[in-house]
Amino acid sequence: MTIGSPVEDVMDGRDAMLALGMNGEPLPFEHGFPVRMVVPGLYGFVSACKWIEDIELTTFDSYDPYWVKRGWARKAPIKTESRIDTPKPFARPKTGTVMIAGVAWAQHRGIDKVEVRIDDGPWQEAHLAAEDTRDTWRQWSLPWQATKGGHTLTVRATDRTGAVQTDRRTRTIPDGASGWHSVVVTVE
Ligand SMILES: Nc1nc2c(c(=O)[nH]1)N[C@H]1C(S)=C(S)[C@@H](COP(=O)(O)O)O[C@H]1N2
Ligand SMILES: [Mo]
Repeated sequence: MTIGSPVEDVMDGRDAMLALGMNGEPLPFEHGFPVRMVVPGLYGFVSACKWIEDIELTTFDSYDPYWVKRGWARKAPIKTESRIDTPKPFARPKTGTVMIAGVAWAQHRGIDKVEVRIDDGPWQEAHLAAEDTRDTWRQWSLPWQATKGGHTLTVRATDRTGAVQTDRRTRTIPDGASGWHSVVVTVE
């Protein structure tokens, strides 16, 4: 396994690390014992090499790491994304106040806004929980006065650069999935 990370991201002062331990203990083998990389803001396949034996300083032009040879992107910053964790897909909540909630992330940019849409209604701004750092997931919630029948709940996030999460759906290959997360529920 070889994984390539942009030097400018790793060295720009963010909490990029070579991790030797986790939760006060040596790294568990499945997470990369004896040492692995962790870089906030980059997907694992371009940053999180486990079981490291050596590190080489080279260029993207002169070397293709494992996943690049298989059609994945050379560079893959984490996309601005959000998801609905509750209610669950196909849940059957009762009419009245239903709390819609989930997480949003845009590592190393930070989340500034999360909006939720019921069916084709207007976007409503959700409440954001306190931000730990701009590299951590941000919880959000929105109380909804649920009315009887089937409804589609959709979420989108805006990061601190002002970029709104794209509605363009892509698969994980080549550089991470995108699109808006929706959940269909039936209110009884
Ligand atoms: N040596 C090695 N490191 C690797 C991988 C791998 O296959 N081999 N997979 C990467 C990917 S794609 C991810 S998402 C993370 C997952 O590991 P974690 O669950 O411990 O974070 O490891 C990364 N590091
Ligand atoms: Mo991954």
